[in-house]
Amino acid sequence: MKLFTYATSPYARKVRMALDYKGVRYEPWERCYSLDRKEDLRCASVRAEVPTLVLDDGRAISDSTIISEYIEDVYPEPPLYPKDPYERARMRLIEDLCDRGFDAAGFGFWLAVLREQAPESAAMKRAAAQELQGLLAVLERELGERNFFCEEMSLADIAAICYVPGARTMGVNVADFPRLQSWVERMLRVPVVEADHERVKQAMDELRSIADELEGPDGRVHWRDSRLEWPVRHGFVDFLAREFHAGRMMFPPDAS
Ligand SMILES: N[C@@H](CCC(=O)N[C@@H](CS)C(=O)NCC(=O)O)C(=O)O
Repeated sequence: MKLFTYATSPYARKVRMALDYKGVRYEPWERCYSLDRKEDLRCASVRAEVPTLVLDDGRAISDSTIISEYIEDVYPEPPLYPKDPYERARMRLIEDLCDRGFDAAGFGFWLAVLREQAPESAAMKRAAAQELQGLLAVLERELGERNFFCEEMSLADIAAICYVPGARTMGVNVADFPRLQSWVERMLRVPVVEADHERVKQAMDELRSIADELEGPDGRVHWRDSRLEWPVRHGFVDFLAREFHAGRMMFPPDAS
């Protein structure tokens, strides 16, 4: 199997950790995102996004949640989904909170850093930090006294570890979340999480600027679903309109 991936993409990281945890072998195809419209990825994925998993017979599956479900079905051991239906649903809700809530707020924050000259920049950073504080409070409650979000380590832990450690760099007071802090330490001792952490660290060390991470070669930024909701919900509509009219927004291609 081959996996279109990218070291700092939380979605690609989630899938890679799940495959590694289950001991599934795959060949990682690192694709630089933002404007990566390379034909091979475009052919495999309607939305041209990472992660995309290409099976040995050429069939492809996109979207981190859908790929994770496929992996669990085909490689059930060790499980990453709880057996109990309610716990399974709760686990998926936590994964969704990470994929949509954390991703969008983090995206808003780093976009405000990238567009430092924009009049909304400071307010966007504040709004993102405040929202992240709230999201972390939800996770702290979900964790409760457990070692992991569910009885055993699950996809919820793998999804959350892609976001929780980064909150510190976005002005969030992580001391407010002592259980999450211990959980991060525990997670970083899990070998597949440790390996992911190393890959991210190496990719970050190679970054020259935030533009390198967020923008494609023509200065456009990848927007979609929850990332668009975020600035609208917080009233940064003028910011969004300026980005659009300046041609700085890139969307997944139309299906064909
Ligand atoms: N819902 C998708 C989101 C995937 C996604 O947004 N991937 C980004 C990287 S984080 C991407 O491939 N962007 C395409 C581009 O920037 O060209 C999932 O869960 O996999």
